[in-house]
Amino acid sequence: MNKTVFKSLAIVLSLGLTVPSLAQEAPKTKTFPDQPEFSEWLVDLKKEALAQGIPETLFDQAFDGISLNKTVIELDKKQPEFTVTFQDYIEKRLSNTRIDRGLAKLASHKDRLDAVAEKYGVQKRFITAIWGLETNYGGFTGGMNVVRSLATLAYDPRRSAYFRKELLMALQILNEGHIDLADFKGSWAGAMGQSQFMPTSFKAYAQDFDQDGRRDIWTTDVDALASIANYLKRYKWRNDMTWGRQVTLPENFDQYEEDIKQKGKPRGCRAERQHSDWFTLDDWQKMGVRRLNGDDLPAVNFKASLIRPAGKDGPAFLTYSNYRAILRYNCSNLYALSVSLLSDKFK
Ligand SMILES: [Ca+2]
Repeated sequence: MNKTVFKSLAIVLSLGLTVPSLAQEAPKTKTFPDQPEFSEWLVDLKKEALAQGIPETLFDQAFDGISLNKTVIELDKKQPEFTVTFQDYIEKRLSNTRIDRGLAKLASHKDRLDAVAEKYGVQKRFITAIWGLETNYGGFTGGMNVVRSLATLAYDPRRSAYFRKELLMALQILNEGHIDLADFKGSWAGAMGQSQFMPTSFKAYAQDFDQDGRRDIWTTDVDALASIANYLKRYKWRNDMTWGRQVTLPENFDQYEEDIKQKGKPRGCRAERQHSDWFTLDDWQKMGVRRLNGDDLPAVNFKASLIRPAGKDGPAFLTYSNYRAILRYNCSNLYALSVSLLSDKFK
């Protein structure tokens, strides 16, 4: 107790008033005042984890010395900045360094990528592009303790149900022995390994391609690559199809805008709703849409939706159903177009 508090207490006592509760006087140090103390919260979590079959020793090891991570909360609360233009964003994502490194990985991992591409039916340039954008080809997987990050976000009341489920799944992953506790690292939001899977995505999609009994997306490259490919495959990837392409619109394209709007809009995540509805390539061809070099659109029976991420005066892209699988990975057109355009650099 410091001297000031002592002094104020002394005054209160001398006036003959009831001593105020020290709890009221103590500065509020809790990050979330309505939550129980983190230690109490952990007791409750432990009960739930043990009921789900997590051994007590594993739980205690995983939470040994774990405290709330204030950095995680700060990063989570930080508003994303939207000041960057579409062109700047894409140029930054498709730096020469990233392209060169991807080409080098396509060469060094040729056998593994060929095997994965064949098994899952996903072209290796797309697997490589996602790998490159998620973690710089496994070079940066985030060095944060997954249990601590997820525990912090699960304790934070804003989306606690979602993160509690992810946290309990993370404990299952540890319990299944896919990765050692010391290597159980990820991003501040709990996305793990070279493919940046949340624990529930890991459970649903991660692969043990080298068949050593561990689905190791952290340190076994081929498991991470197979996991990315499997994710796309599960969202109906077709390897006879690319993602779409950048296109030119005719000068009189305005006359079709109303018809396009009338048809409706694709449902789905926010990024999907920014697209036009689906039309066949034949329909787009009739509206005067062409490839960037002026050639006709491909004569294939694909449906495509139009997206202009920088508005009407910016670049236009026709996207196929494969593009939707990329959006499942991360529902952002900037992300999906970065993956798509990077994959084109690997052709
Ligand atoms: Ca494995």
